[in-house]
Amino acid sequence: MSEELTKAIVEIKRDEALDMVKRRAEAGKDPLQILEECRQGLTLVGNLFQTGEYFLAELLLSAEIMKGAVGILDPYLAKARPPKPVGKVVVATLKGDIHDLGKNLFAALLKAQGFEVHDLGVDVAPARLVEKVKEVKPDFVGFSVLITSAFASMKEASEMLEKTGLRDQFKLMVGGGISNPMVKEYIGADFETADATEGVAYCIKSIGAHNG
Ligand code: B12
Repeated sequence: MSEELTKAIVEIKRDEALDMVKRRAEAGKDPLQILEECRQGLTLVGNLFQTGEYFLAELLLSAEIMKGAVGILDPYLAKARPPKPVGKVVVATLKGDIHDLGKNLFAALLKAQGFEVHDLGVDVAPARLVEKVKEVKPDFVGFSVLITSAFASMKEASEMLEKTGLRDQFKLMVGGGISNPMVKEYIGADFETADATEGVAYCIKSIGAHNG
């Protein structure tokens, strides 16, 4: 485990961090391990923001580094993927919430395990989510939530899915910094976690398609 990359992200050294990601991936390092080091950097930046040591600018810059790293790693993650998708997942951050770092990380980890991921982005209207579910017919739908004001739109989406008769065709997951068992109950989800790895493990277990 190298702390160099995590440190470069915490110090917001964008070019240095992305260069390290690229060099490590080219040298054959496990892309999931590289992603994990980036995640640790991001979490530390979040903590520094919480304690007032960092400002908005640092947060946004660290988010950009993370996005760049996922972009560099994507082809390497793809190589490890099985040729046929093991399952389909729709992910979204719903209306009222614009946080996406955790969702993007969850999506990257799912892709690395062979899932076909449809990421609707942030501030997604419930009706748009329902349309996408109709179109894609996913095995899983994952809501990412970081802000309490998005609870209502998640509930609305869940109720719309129920009304349109789609709800029993997939498992609904909720995750993100402020997710908890009460949120799961409130929106009628099947699974809840604040850990992307647990979410991926749940998908693999549910679909019975772990490829070792
Ligand atoms: C970064 C950040 C921002 C960035 C977001 C950048 C981006 N592109 O996402 C910016 C600066 C834009 C921002 C804006 C705001 N923010 Co903000 N933000 C944060 C902060 C510091 C870190 C969040 C984060 O990215 N963590 C790192 C990621 C990797 O962690 P994560 O999201 O939890 O994801 C992990 C898991 O939860 C999981 N996961 C995530 N999603 C999913 C989904 C599924 C299905 C699964 C299985 C797993 C999973 O995967 C990840 C890895 O394990 C948090 C505080 C905190 N420490 O959480 C506040 C925080 C979330 N923000 C907050 C607020 C209030 C705001 C603003 C309203 C501020 C303002 N006054 O303008 C605006 C939001 C506007 C809006 N409508 O959304 C509050 C929310 C409070 C609340 N309870 O509602 C928090 C908690 C800060 C606080 N303590 O007050 N924010």
